[in-house]
Amino acid sequence: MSKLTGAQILWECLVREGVTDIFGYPGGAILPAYDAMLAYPIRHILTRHEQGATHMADGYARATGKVGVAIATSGPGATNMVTGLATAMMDSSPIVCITGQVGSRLIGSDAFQETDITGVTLPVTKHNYLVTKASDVAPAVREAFYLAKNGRPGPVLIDITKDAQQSQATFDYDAAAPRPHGRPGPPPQETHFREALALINAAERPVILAGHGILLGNAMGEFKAFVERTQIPVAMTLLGIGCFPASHALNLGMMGMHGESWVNTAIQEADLLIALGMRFDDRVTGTIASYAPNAKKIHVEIDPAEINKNVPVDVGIVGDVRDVLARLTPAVAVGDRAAWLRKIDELKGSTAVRDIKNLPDEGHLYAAHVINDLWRATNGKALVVTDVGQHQMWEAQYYHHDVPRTLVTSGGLGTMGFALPAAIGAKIARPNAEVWVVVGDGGFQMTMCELATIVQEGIDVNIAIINNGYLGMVRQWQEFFYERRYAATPLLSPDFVKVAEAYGIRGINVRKREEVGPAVQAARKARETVLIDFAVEQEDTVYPMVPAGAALHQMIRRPNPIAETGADV
Ligand SMILES: Cc1ncc(C[n+]2csc(CCOP(=O)(O)OP(=O)(O)O)c2C)c(N)n1
Repeated sequence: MSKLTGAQILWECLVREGVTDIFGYPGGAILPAYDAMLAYPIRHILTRHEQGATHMADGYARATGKVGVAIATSGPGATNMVTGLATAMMDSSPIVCITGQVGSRLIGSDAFQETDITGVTLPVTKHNYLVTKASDVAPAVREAFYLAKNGRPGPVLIDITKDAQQSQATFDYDAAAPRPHGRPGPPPQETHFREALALINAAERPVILAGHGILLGNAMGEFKAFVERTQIPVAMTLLGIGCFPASHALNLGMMGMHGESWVNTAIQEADLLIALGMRFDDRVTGTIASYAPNAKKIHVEIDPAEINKNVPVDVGIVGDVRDVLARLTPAVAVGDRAAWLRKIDELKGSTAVRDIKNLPDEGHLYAAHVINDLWRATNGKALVVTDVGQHQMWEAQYYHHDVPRTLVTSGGLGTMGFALPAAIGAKIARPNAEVWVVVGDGGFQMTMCELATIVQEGIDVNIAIINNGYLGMVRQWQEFFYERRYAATPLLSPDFVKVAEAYGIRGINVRKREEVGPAVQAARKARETVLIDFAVEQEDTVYPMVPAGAALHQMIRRPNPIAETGADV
């Protein structure tokens, strides 16, 4: 058995886990690991901020389903990772973050750049480790990868002291295999399946709530088979988008705070909800007391803690959504929901938000137009990475994703600054994909330092800044709920085109509608990153909107004559 340093063992294990790319930023406490890295077939992407490294690892994971890896030094390097860990935790994204720690004898002495990062990150990681001996490196790394990707995926942090990286230990990869974890859960019970089947077969107005778990569990095929056999219409969560083609006749669209009105109304009028790999987040339920009052509820979830957490259900099935669907589909009756589908069609009427003709079109440049044009230009096939805010909701409404894993966005934590670095990670993971960043002028300024990473690493992602001169989503809340008192939301920005040019990136200004198409085409043709600054309407609003604390069907609708014919203003 060979003796290796802890640093070498780290890379030996990462390479065996199939890691080829790692996002990071060096510093004293992690230098032994960086020095050892040079001998291994690993591409290191030097970021400009450790937060960027974590979002890149996260984008990498979301674009592929593989574990993304980030690395940083102790103290400020590690604390800069906290937002990325929390983002990955809330959206169940499998990443492994490695941090250096001060020497084990210095722990607790307030040594230079010492932070108790396992303490800090305990609530925002699925699991974390403080490794103080070289012999503990391999078991920690192997178990971290196992935990990150198995069960409900999530982020794991491994903090390794400097002396553990420098000292030697026997490297025995096989002996470091993770032990079977926890108690194997009870297999989903026969009675639960029977109850679920009875509810589905009897339902006249069922709706499926399709969540991120379908993508995480690679259950797209099983899901489509289930939907087509039962003929049950599908409402998607934001993170579920892409798990079922937007163009499919049974796809209603997005539910929740900025979901289509008929989707929310259908949920409220349903007699059965079948929730698959979703967690009844408050943004999708509105107030729980009035949520789907007449519906029985079936919840299929890999994480038992989610069942009955927010919404009490009639049947909870704990299990991998793919296995559960594979078992349900052959047993369920072939459905005929024509009457219900007709009813939903009537609800839709002529007010569909996603129907671009329902937008005001007096020649002004609206964000929704930009996104709809981008959808057309890319044939709906681009991998779009959005930031957080109004543009994120418009993207979800107007870019119709037919392909799984083509929308990467921070849902649970809603992390501004996510998009640019996550897109870099997604592009590294899928070099042949056409990647677009759709980002607000606020969020872009949070992580735009990563433009330098793009240039240094020769990365080709296109950037669409939806520039409305405001922290738009917050301004929208102020417009509706604070009588338009715009406290701290008007936003000064630099000339983004000049910023791009300062980094050596081509920038294009778009001020008019007719300039959108040519700019998008120019960006698509270029074999390198192009940044487009779209100066859109400043006080535009995302409709519909369920105010926080309201029932799901109590939506604020676009105040125009067409939309006001909707039943549920
Ligand atoms: C890190 C972080 N800070 C604050 C917020 C609160 N927040 C949510 S949306 C938003 C405004 C985003 O503005 P911008 O990036 O310009 O996008 P827009 O809404 O205008 O499309 C803010 C401040 C957040 N989500 N994340």
